[in-house]
Amino acid sequence: MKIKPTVQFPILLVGLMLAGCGKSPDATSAPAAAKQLTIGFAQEGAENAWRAANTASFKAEAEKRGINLKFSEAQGKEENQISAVKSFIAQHVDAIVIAPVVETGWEPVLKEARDAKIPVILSDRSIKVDDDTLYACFVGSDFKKEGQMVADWVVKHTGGKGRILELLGTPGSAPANDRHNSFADAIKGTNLTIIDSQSGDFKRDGGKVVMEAFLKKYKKGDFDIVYSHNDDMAIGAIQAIEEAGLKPGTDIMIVSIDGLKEAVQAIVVGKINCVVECNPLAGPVVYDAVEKVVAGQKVPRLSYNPDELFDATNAKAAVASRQY
Ligand code: GZL
Repeated sequence: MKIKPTVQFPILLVGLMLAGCGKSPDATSAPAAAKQLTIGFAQEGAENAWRAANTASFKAEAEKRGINLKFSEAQGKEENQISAVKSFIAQHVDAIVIAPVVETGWEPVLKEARDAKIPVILSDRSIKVDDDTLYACFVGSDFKKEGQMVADWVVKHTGGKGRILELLGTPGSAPANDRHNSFADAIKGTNLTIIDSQSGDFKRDGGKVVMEAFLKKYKKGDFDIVYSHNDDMAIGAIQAIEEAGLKPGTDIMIVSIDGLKEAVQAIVVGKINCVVECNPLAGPVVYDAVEKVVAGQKVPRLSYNPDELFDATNAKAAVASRQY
């Protein structure tokens, strides 16, 4: 088909433009695209709503930033996490992120990562190692502060008197250790006493089963407060308390940590008395740290996310905007 001359010029101009010949002389060439980051993320597990929100944050942010995310979920088993880290090393990823299920046992595999010159960033939970070169930095919440914030609230709202049943998180994990120790330290010198502690492993059904056992062992009047290391166990405990014909939040003070929307809503309806936030939406801040570490920039050894406290004075106003 012969195209009429009056039409040919515009087509030629468009052709030149598309070929890049139409660029103005001062146009700078597009900067070379930054190399795509490949990150191995050894996630601790999929135990509850908090962890689901945490994983979703990492996956969504990786998508948004064009990060090649190799994701592994360890079902709460350290040996699975260690295997995942070894696999990431073998794949020569640019960086490894770990949310360590427990605090100890990490030296050997972290030495392998260091020998392979792959930086490790700890997210969410920290670890106990003597050698500072085994990981670049920690980004997460300050569990010691969370335990203290809850304890301070309990002291204030009980006059420093009461018998406490404690729902512990995963044995050996940083949040369980720190939330227990800081809470216990903060009630020293008061008439508040932890009369029993059992682990519900941060799981909703775990909280319910432990609370059912507590309710068999202790009658109403034998205890006053339930301190749960996370909201999922607190919500499970509430189910057990109601099935026993008691009123959570009224007959028994319920205090917890995480800041799930469901838990803040439970404050609004009077079933939980206080929740300290532990924000799981950490994908952006962790990837910021990874990008800096990979680029050879200095990053703080410890970066803590700010955590808010919710109770009857602010829960109603806050619940609608809770994102997890
Ligand atoms: C805290 C995180 C804990 C949450 C639990 O940062 O490690 O693990 O408090 C979760 O809900 O299981």
